[in-house]
This record gives sequence, structure tokens and C-alpha cells, in this order.
Amino acid sequence: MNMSRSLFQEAQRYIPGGVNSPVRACGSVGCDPVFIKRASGSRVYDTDGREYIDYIGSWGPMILGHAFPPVADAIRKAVEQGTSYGAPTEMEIEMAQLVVDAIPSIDMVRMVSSGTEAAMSAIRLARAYTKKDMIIKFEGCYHGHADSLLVKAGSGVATLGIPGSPGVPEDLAKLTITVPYNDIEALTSAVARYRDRIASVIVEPVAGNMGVVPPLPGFLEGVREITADSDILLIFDEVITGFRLTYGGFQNSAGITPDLTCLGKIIGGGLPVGAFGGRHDIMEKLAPTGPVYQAGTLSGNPLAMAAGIAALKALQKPGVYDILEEKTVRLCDGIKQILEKKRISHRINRAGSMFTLFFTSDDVTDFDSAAKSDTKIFARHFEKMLAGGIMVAPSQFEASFVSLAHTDEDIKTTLAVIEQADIKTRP
Ligand code: KE4
Repeated sequence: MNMSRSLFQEAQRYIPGGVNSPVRACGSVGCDPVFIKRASGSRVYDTDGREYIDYIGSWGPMILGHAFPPVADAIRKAVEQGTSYGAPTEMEIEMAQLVVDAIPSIDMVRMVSSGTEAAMSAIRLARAYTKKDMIIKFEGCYHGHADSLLVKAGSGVATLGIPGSPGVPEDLAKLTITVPYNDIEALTSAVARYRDRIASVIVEPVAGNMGVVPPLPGFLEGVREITADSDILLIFDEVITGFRLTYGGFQNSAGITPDLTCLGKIIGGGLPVGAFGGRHDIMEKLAPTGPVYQAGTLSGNPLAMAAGIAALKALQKPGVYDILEEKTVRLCDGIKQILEKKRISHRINRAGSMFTLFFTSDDVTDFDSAAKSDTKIFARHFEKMLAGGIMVAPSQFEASFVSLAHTDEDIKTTLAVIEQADIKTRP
């Protein structure tokens, strides 16, 4: 039996599903997870010594590649000074300055330890600031697992939400309305119906959690206009897109100014970090300057700050995002050519260096169209890629990520594996 398999068995004795985050169990592609021993650059190595070209990238943080030397050195240096003090440090100011300087809509920022904490705290702050209690999210967008955000669409559009998981109280779920992504009319009718009760609209400006779904032209502008006209705070969840598509937020290139922004992943350089920030008059409501309570033992942790600062400084290098874009375009164009030749229906949605290969013959612009994808073919695709030494996200409804460490050779090898893979015939 291979090492991963025996480790998976062992892990399931002590950890629910053998994993500390459900998607890692590879359930939706019907295979056992590969246990990773180490990673470097564009590669991960499993416990059986097998090497893979990695497009999961820890679900986004690894934009510079794994064990990126300046980040690793920064962590090594920091750890010699201790690991956590529970008191303020200079590095937290440096990190805050980097974020504030990079994202004009952010006057002030609070560090937390995960994207979930960032979104949960931003929602609470928006509710307190507006003195209203309802929120609107978009179907297929994921903002972490806080109760108010684990909510499914109600029976029809613009109706009250229903719990997206057992344990989420119905009375709380009812305060969240879910509308289809890229659907301004649905948002308009939801706002018209509950106007005086809506504190905030939260959106992934480029969705990454139903697979990659970019905003249609005018969508984000429409969301901004509707929320501004109705005294509703607009929260951009840039946990994935922050520093992924450009240095700063996607908002910078989209020219949209949200009221609050959530960040995570890349700003932690692979260590546990999240952040939320925005307008001064909103952020000053946060304890200890204001009454809105929010706290965290390891918020602004020195190791995470050191890693994040090193990562952001490396991303300031001119041309970084052009290189990422060029690599990803080359990969996606190559995949498109191969699958067209094989007459396999597919769509590739890409934004910068994040992309998703959908096995469908329809354009994917929201969760409903994403859900029409053939997840059985996707599972075969995943399996053939893994067998060929390529690690893609183990779900049709996730993003794949290209890093600065991915070489021309990596892209050629990836395309060769796709070329040789027979994903049409059922095993
Ligand atoms: P975390 O709590 O997992 O750090 O962040 C939650 C979150 C918030 N907002 C967005 C846009 C996110 O994508 C996420 C988390 N992303 C998932 C993958 N799409 C993390 C992977 C996992 O759950 O294991």
C-alpha cells in the first residue's frame, strides 16, 4: 500500500474525514488525497516521493512559488526572535502600510488569521455601522464558513436565505439573501424588497469558488451604484483576488471603490493571515476605538507578518503580473487547442493567473451555468492529470493558480499530459 493511502487511513482515526479542510479529501473527484511531504517552486512532493507540478498553490497564497527563498528567509529570521508576543509590533505597522498604500479604498486595516475571520468581522462591522441586519451575497461565492455566510438561496430569487449547513440557525439564515452572480436585475429586486434592512452586499469581484467566474461588463459598476444609492455598504471579498491579479486589489484595475475589503492568502505568504479594511469612518467603529468587538490571539502574528511583508515586497517588482498573465494565457490557450482538437466541450474562465477548466458547452457566468458542467469528466481529468504528475484543484468548482515559479517546461509538460489523457471513455 502506498504511504499516502496508509497515512489517510491513520488520519481518519483522529481527524474528521482525515483532513483539516473538507476539499482536501478529494471527495468530489472520487479519489483518496495525496499526502504532501514538501514543496518547492512549482513542485509538490508526496510522501511516496512522487513529484507533481502544482496548480493548487495552497488555494492561492503560493503566487511566488513554494518555499520562495525571501519568504522562507524572512520566516527563519523572525522565528529566532520568538513566535508570538500578544503585543503590538513594528511589523504590523509595516504590513498595514503596505496594504493601505496598495489599495486606495483602504484607509485602515485590521489583521486577523483567516479569510473567514476577515469576512465575518467585515459583516459585523457593516451591520453595526449601518444599524441594519440583513446582508446580500451571490450564489456560488464563498466567503468562509461564518454562519451568516453559509446560507443557500431561498425558494426564489430575492427571498430569505436558508441554512447552507446544519448548525446555522434558520433565524440567522433568514437575514442573508442570495442572488445569482452577474445578475443586476436580481440584486435590484432584492434591494427594492428589503432596502431599509440591508447592511451590506458582499461579493467576490472575480468569483473563484464556483470555479473562476469573472464579472460581466457593468456588473460590479451596477452593484456599486445600487449599494451607494441605498445606504448599503459594499464589501469586496478579495481574499483570493487581493494581490493575485494586480499589485493591490482587483478593485484597483476595475476602478470600483468598495466600502470594505477582505484580504487573505497571498498577504500571509503561506502563513495564517486574513485582513479587512476600508474607510476610516467605518474602521474607527472597531474596538478599542469604537464599540464593535473583534479580536484575535494571533492576529498580526510576527511570523505571518514577516512572511507576508516579504511576499508583497517581491510582488512589487515591475513586470511580475505581466509575466504571470503571459504564462497563464499560454497554458490556457494550449489547453483550449488540445480540447478543441479532441472535440471535448469545455470553457476556460481565466482572470490573470487564476483559471478554471469547465467541461461544458455553455458559457459559465454564474453558479447555475457552472453547475451544468460534467463533473464526471472533470473527475477523469483530475485523475489523468494526477497520474501524469500534475496537481490541479480536486473540484470542478475551484480555481487553479499559476505562480511565478511555473516554468515554460512546466507548461509544456502540463499540455503534453492533457494531450495524452483520454478523458472521454468511462473507465
Ligand atoms: P479561509 O478561512 O479559508 O482562510 O478563507 C475563506 C475564504 C474567504 N473568501 C474567499 C473568496 C475564499 O476563497 C476563501 C477560502 N477559499 C477556499 C478555496 N476556494 C479555501 C480552501 C479550503 O476551504 O480549504
